[in-house]
Amino acid sequence: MDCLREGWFSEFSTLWPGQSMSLKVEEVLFHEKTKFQDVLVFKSENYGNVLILDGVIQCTERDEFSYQEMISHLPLNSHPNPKKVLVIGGGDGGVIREVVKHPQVESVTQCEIDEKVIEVSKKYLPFMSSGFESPKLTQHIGDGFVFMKQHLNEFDVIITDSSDPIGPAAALFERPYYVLMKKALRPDGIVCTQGECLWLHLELIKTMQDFCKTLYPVVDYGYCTIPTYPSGQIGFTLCSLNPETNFRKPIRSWTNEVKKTLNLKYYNSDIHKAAFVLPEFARRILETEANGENEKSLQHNGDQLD
Ligand code: SPM
Repeated sequence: MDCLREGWFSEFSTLWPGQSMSLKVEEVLFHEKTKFQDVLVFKSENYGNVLILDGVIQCTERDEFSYQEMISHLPLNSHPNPKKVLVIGGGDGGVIREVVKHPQVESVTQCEIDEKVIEVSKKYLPFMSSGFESPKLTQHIGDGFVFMKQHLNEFDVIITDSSDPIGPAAALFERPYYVLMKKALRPDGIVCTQGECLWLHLELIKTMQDFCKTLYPVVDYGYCTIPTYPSGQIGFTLCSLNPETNFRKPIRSWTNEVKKTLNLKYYNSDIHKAAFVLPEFARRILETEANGENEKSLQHNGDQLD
């Protein structure tokens, strides 16, 4: 379906059938098909510049901070000493911008499959890509699976900032990927991944929580609100190798002064705690233990990596 029509962009996907977010377009700034996906950047009337991959909104300058701050600071403020961080995806740079703010973080490695996303973000999304200037950052262009297989037992925190489970990112929502991340973590390491929307993908979220629980002693789901993602909400799958981790209680909280110097616009300790309070329809499903039969079917291919 044509997503640009009569001066509007509309987001259609089988992942959110029968609904569509539309933004008024002032100017198309970039549009090209790469080896991996269709990359579009346009200037919108009310949301600043917008990055679209395969017809799906990845970020807008107006509301990106909500997602980027939460996918970064929820895991980092749940780890006592997050020195070495790996970011898979995140080509727009917003997650890197947040991760390098942490004084404890000594190095960040980014593994992004599509170099073009980094290139257009540098040009059209300068506030997001500002983190690319950090001396803490090493960038690698390639496949996250291949990269992690070559970097076992290395990272304190792994953040996966991916698009949705269709196309190049589909495998990032499956068990073998979580097995591999587990191997790439140091002892007591934490992972945080784009975890989809309660209103649209509760079944997928439940499946993911259940297989993650067979791999990691602590697993949780937190979320944030964001107007330009479908249904206005997106969540994060969080897993820890340390059985003492409690994602619902941040390990460190920043004073108002520090928050100002870190330029935080969404994240604070209260919203960290609140991110895990689920509406009843979701709590009922996600807090139900998987039964024995499910458990067995959750442990399948990829187990040789356990
Ligand atoms: N750094 C921002 C990249 C965004 N990554 C997540 C994009 C998700 C887009 N679709 C949301 C669908 C929610 N069900």
